[in-house]
Amino acid sequence: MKIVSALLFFVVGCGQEHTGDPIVVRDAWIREPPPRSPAAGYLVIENRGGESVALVAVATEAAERAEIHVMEHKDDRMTMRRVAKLQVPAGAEVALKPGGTHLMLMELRQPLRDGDEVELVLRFGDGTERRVQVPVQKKGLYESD
Ligand SMILES: [Cu+2]
Repeated sequence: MKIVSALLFFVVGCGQEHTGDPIVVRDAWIREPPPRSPAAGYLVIENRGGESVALVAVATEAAERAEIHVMEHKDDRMTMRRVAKLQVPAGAEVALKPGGTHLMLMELRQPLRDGDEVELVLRFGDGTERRVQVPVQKKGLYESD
């Protein structure tokens, strides 16, 4: 019996080790901005875990600060509004994409051009961080990929 329980323990422990990162960030890109303008960034956050997580901060060497913006209908026009966090429910994914929620890199430290790569550090409500290398791409205003 001792061997069996040892085996069980091994299998369970092994399974937990291989579960992987419950937060997956993918398909990230930054639109090449017009001169002297902030740059918009897009990505998909996938939450494979059993608990809701929130993106609470974004940092990058490329800009003075990075904000989370949502689009809002106001007086018949779409405007951007900064939000403090972005919730990703358990088992769901949230896509930041053109025309919707996006990241905004404010006060760029140098011009961003097509082909450049920017590192973004995404901080989540559970205190963990994910680093993503994000390509800068030149695309039309409503082109999404
Ligand atoms: Cu914005």
